[in-house]
Amino acid sequence: MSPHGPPLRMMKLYNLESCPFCSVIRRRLAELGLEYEKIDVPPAHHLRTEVVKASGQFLVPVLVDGDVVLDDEDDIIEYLDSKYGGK
Ligand SMILES: N[C@@H](CCC(=O)N[C@@H](CS)C(=O)NCC(=O)O)C(=O)O
Repeated sequence: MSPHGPPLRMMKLYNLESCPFCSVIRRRLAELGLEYEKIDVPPAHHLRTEVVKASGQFLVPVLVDGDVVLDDEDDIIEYLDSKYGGK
């Protein structure tokens, strides 16, 4: 962490450990060496109020990077690769 504290705009990943799509995203974030805040959501849809608030739907993974909100695994991978130096 910088001496000035955490970055103002840390990426957020709404995540479910058992979700295979989320696992792909976690792996890619690690491969790219990116720091992010992992928000573990409840398995039950109707309890995922934070996900709905962030993205307007309840599926995970959801990646929030500043103004960018993505709720599809393929879109997230493509975004991370193009913005953060993947292949
Ligand atoms: N199209 C989405 C699919 C995501 C998806 O189906 N996620 C599952 C978890 S693996 C989910 O949240 N399903 C609702 C549920 O079963 O609670 C993606 O590729 O990211």
